[in-house]
Amino acid sequence: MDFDLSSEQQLVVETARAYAREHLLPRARERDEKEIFPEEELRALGRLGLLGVNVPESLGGSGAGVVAYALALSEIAAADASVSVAMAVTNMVAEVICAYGTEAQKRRYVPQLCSGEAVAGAFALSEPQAGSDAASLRTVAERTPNGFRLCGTKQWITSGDRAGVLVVWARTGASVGARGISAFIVPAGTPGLSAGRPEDKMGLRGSTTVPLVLDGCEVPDDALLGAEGEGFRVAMTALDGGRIGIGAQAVGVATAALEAALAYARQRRQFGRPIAEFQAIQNQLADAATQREAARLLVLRAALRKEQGLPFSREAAMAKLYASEMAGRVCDMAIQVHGGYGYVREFTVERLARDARVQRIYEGTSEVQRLVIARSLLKEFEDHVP
Ligand code: COS
Repeated sequence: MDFDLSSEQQLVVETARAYAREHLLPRARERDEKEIFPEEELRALGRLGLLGVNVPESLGGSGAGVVAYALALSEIAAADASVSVAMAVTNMVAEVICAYGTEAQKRRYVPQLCSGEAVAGAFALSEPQAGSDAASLRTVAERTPNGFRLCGTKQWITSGDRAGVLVVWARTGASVGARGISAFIVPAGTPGLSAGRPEDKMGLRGSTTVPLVLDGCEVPDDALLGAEGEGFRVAMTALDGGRIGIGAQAVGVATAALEAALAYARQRRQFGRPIAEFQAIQNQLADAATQREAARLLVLRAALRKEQGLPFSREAAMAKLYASEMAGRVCDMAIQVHGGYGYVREFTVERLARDARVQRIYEGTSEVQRLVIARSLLKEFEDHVP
């Protein structure tokens, strides 16, 4: 694996780091406390080219690839994970339209996602009864003379009430399970589409997570994204890429927690010296740094494979699984190093720990990642055994 970043990749990462430190970090706590959606910040990310990092320049993206995307997302997440989740989903929606859209769909929707004009993208797959078992979704898309009428309810939709462009999955065929699911591009404001009350979440309180109601929401024929009945595959390939994003987000949050713990350990004195001089503290810092580095490498490997056009589903699942579990451990360590101060809102590690928790749940739970990895291992074994 080549670790030398090109000047273009470096520019993207440095741009993200500078914006994160100068503009996101100072108000991250306020956004968390007051549940302020980062609309202006997302528009700024768009202007900086960070909402379509892996999207071709011809469609308004930065064309800088998946490695640059993952590194940039980690930088944003280290400052404010709430902003990074909206950034991740917007990049994912722009990419899925690039991958499966017609020329007209790409030209209509991708530039407004990349520029920030659409504020955010939303990915509406999950439903109240269809989470890990995504193929059991019940939203239906009935044929009309000019298109489709969507009816159903979506759940846990990041930025669902703020996004200018949504991709919505619904059943177009009679068959059950993964077959007969199709994807649709639904612009915000389409009659029949409405968002419910935002969830009162434990973390990521600066991002919104809402249910969506599709009540006879009519879309034209050309809203169909990809072939009819192929929607499940569209969702799964998008989620493979999305998992690299969440892995990168976890690395960013863990990096912030580790840095906070290092700073605190150097400054906090007990028994007549800084607690950083005690091996009990050093061991925790060393383990956290090692695991953070391992996660970073897994994320970069998955990103590089995607960038090179190689299969990366298993690698993305491994990266997301390991990085999200690692972030939980590292945030917990950072609280422990802070002692009682780590348990109060005044110190950043409290927010980081809350923000990290959902990384083991969304974009596929840890249990789903293990299922994806194990199925891939077993298939490979089967293919190689005569
Ligand atoms: N890439 C391309 N195609 C894929 C794929 C992938 N990563 N994963 C599955 N598919 C295809 C399969 O090849 C299969 O197609 P065929 O029937 O043509 O062979 C079809 O999709 C069904 O696959 P499978 O049988 O594996 O589906 P399952 O119902 O068993 O579901 C899991 C698989 C559990 C992995 C899937 O439902 C999942 O990812 N769930 C979590 C959903 C999630 O992450 N939600 C978060 C949403 S965003 S908050």
